[in-house]
Amino acid sequence: MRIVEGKVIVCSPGRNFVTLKLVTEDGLHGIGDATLNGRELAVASYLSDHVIPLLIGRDARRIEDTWQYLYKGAYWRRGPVTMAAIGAVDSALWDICGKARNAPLYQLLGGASRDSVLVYGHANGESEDDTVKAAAKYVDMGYRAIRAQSAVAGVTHAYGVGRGTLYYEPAEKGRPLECGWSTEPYLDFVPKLFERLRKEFGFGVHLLHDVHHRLTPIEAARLGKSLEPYRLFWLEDPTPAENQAAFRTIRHHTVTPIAVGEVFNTIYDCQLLIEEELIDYIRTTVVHAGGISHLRKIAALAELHHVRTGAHGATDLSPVAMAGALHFDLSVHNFGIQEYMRHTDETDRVFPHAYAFADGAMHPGEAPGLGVDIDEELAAKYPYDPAYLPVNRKTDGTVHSW
Ligand code: KDG
Ligand code: MG
Repeated sequence: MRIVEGKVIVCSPGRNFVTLKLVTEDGLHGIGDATLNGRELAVASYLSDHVIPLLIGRDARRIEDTWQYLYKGAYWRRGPVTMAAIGAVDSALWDICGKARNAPLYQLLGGASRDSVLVYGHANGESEDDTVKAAAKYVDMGYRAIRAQSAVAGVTHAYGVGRGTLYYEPAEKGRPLECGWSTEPYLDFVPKLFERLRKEFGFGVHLLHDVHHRLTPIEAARLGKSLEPYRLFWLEDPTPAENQAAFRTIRHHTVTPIAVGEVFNTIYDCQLLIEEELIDYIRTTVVHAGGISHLRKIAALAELHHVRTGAHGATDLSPVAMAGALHFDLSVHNFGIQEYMRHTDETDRVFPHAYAFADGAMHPGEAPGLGVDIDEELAAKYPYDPAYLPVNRKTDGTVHSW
């Protein structure tokens, strides 16, 4: 089953997506998401200029061998561009293999470990009241887990509060938006927000919060401790994780569960975090961490250490990544939760898919392979539209993590 053609499709149905399509001599095709928000064309070029020429003539069934060939063969290992490209190839090959066997991908990954996949949605607002209203909307839609973010007085652009309540998209056209940050008002505000949310919704709904890498370890430890009465499902990205050992401080001080990993590319980025049991959920994705093959290795290591999966699923991960995530989530034993930030209707039309949401959970569907495709004719109507994620500065102008 030789690969005879490969192409990269860059489109912008509401936001930018990079999709790899591989075609075999039997006429089967598979797709993979290669979107790296704000740096899209780097991955598109890596694939078109350096990877696709190497794939032509290779056997599409040799998924692990191709992964190792691209990873070890490049000499230059890891990094978001390389790993997003390898991830896209890996997903496309799994898609082809599922189609060749006429089976949904999860059946090739060991079958379903559960009936469906618990997901969480995003409630965000310009104030505590707005966030409560947004959370109520998610409860009405059937969600059983909700991430809550709110604007904070004294902080110019708190993370997670953007245009619209259902389709938050932080990437902006033109030069990056500059946000302002102040830790003290944030640390005072967040426990009040969750006290209010528990008052309104009780303890029957899971609540999550994303710090988005903005605190030092000791500040994060303080926040985790102050949130303990509200029993969060998780506190995400409490501190930047380039220094994995920094999470020891947080763990030492709080029992609030910790999630991290949406920006990680390989198992090495979370090795210490997992082996020392410093986190509870690992958020690596099929798109940014080397595809389904590599994600399964991360999950296997995590399983040894009571760490569960909680894959990133923001709107900059295309429906192709969402489908891959759902097959993975359904199959691995130590699944925890899946982020599901809804795509816009125009995005959904460009990427017709078999996955569906019901009662706060999702299922990848029974279509062969990933169960998602790209309508290339429609995609061509939405040309690439450069956009950047914001940058963040403290009130004195110092650049801070966004
Ligand atoms: O591209 C960056 C977004 O995907 C990220 O800001 C979203 O943190 C995020 C999340 O948890 O969904
Ligand atoms: Mg996040």
